[in-house]
Amino acid sequence: MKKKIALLLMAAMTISTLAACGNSAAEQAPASTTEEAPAEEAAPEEEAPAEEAAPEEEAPAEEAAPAADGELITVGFAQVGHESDWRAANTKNYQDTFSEANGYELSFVDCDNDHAVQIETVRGFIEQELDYICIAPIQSAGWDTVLQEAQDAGIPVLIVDRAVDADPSLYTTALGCDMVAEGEAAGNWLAEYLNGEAANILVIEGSVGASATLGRTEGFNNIVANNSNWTVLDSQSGDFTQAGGQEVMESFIKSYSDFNVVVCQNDNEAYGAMDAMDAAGITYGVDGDVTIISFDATHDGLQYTLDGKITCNVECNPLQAGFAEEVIKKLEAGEAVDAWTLVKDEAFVAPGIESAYAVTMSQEVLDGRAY
Ligand code: GYE
Repeated sequence: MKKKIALLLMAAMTISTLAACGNSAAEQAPASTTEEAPAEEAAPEEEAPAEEAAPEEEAPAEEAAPAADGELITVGFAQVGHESDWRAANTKNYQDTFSEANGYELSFVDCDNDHAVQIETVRGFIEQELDYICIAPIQSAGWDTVLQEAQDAGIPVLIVDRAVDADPSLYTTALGCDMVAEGEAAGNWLAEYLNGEAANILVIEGSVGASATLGRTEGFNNIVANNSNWTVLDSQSGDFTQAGGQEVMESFIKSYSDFNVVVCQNDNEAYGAMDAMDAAGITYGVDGDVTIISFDATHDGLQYTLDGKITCNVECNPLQAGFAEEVIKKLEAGEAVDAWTLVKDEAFVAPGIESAYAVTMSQEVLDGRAY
C-alpha cells in the first residue's frame, strides 16, 4: 500500500496546494461519527479482539475504508494532550472514527502539551512508515523540518484542529475551526451587548504559541481596536486548563479592582475563573457585575450559558475526525483534496439575550450537545 500512497500523494499534494479554500469536504463529512462507536471501544488497537477486526464484516459497505488490498489503513495521531473537555471529546472522536471496525489501525499519542515530544512522535510515525499522519499542533511554530521529513518519506500529513505556520506545500491538507473568526464573534457580540458602555477587560489566554490562542486573541483585538472606550487591562495564559484559569484569575483579582469583562479562551479556564471569583465574592453573569465570555461551547460550558453565568460562549466543534477520514478516503481513491477544510461553528448567549451574532441558549440546544 505504501508505494501506491506515495505516488498518489505527489499528485494530490500538487492539486491540494493549488486548490482554492473551500469547505466542500466539510459539508460532506459525517457529523455523527462519535455516535456510531461505543465509548468502550475507544482504543481499537488494544481492545478489539482479533476475530472482530475484519472491517468488511462489521461496517456498512458505504462506510468501510477503501483499502483496496483489504489491509487496515495505518493512521498516526499526534494529539496535543488532555488539557480540556474539548480535547477529550476530540480524542474520543478520532478513536471512534479510526477504529479497526472502520478499517483503520490508529496509533494515538497524547503529547502532553510538549512540543518536543510531539515532534519526536511524528518522527516515530515516519519511522514506522504509517500510511497517514494527523497532527494537532501544540504550537504553530517549529514544524518545517519534520514536515519535510514526512514529505520525503512520502507520507501524507493532515494538520488538524490547530494550524502551523509552515509552508502549506509541506503538508497535504489542514482542517479546523477559524480561530480569528471566533475571536471576532466574541468581540462583535460584546459590542452589541454593551451598546456603547465602557469595558475594562481581562483576558485569560490559551496555551502560548497555539494557533487557537493566537487566532482568538487577534480576532478579539480586531474588535477592541474599533471600540475606543474598551481597555484590555491584562492578558495572561491559563494554558487551556481549569487550574490555569483559576490561577490567572486569582492573580488578576489581586491586581485589578475595576474590571467588568473576563474573556476565557476555553470553557475549562472559565470554570477556574468562576471558582476564583466565587472565592473573592465577585458576582458574574447576566445578573452579576462581570460579564464572562468563553470559547468551545462544550456541554458543561453551555450549561453555564443556559444558567446565565457564562453570558456568551463561542463554539469550536471538536468532532472533526470525520473530516480527516473524508480526506483519507479521497487520497485512497486517488482524488484531489482541498488545501483547507473549515469546521463551522456558532456562538451562544444566555437566555433573554437576542443577538445578531449568536444563538439564544435553550434547554433544547443543551440536550442536543453530545460533548
Ligand atoms: O479551545 C481548547 C483546547 O485547539 C480548539 O484546544 C482547540 C483548543 C480548545 O485545549 O479547549
